[in-house]
Amino acid sequence: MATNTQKATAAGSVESELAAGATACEQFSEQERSFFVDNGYVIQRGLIPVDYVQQMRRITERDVAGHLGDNEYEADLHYPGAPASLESEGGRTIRRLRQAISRDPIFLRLLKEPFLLQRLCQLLGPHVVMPLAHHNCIMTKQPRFSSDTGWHQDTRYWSFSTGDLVNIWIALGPENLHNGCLQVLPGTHQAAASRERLDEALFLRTDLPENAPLLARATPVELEPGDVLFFHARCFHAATRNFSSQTKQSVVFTFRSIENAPLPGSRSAAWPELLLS
Ligand SMILES: O=C(O)CCC(=O)C(=O)O
Repeated sequence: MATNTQKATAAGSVESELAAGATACEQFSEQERSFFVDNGYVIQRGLIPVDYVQQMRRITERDVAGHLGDNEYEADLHYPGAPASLESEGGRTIRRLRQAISRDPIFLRLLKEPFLLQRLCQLLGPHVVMPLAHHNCIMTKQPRFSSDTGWHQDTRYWSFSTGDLVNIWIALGPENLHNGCLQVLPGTHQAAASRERLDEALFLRTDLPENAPLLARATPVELEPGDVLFFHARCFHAATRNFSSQTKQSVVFTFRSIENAPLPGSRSAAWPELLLS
């Protein structure tokens, strides 16, 4: 996360942007920014214009229908509820359209919009980098075959100098407890969970009494199309399968400050990255 010096620089750059014509709606308010700092997430309602949402939905529907591009299937995950194998019924249900950025120029155009980039600068400092190795996807949760994602920190399999990355989760449709919206454990971005509290796959163990107070904090993130959840990649989150009859679609990217480089030789360093600001 931004050091005090970086925050001062980011604040400085925010001020100069405001002077150069950026408007308050391109920024987090101070209250929103401190909510993120304390809780590890903040929701911005209706941030994405309808045209963008509609176009991203069309791309999602096209690529799901044609199984286009690099995809992850429900059966690849082996999560509770997922079909047992690619060959079993529903095995080739798409869970993630990977490499969203390469699917259409609209994604990069959207990420460069001041209403997103200015906010990321407020959280990460003036130079925001987007790793293409992680997230960079359209997540779909389909009605007939979907699965439960346990409580986890995204950073568990990522390798950067620090775990201070910020994710954005853009709802392309309604997200609620019925269709498997994300749930978060507020404040859990502040400390790394000790290894004994996690299972072999590094999900938070729900059977341990010492994890009960953390799990009691579970907060559903219900979203409408165009809403954006900004969340710290160390904030524990989870989601159930989709119990509705409609596919849920969300666009997800992660960002880091320029100082927080991927560790050489790691999976996080295996893909190019984009310098956005
Ligand atoms: O929609 C879900 O099941 C959660 C996905 C998720 O948390 C992740 O891929 O990191």
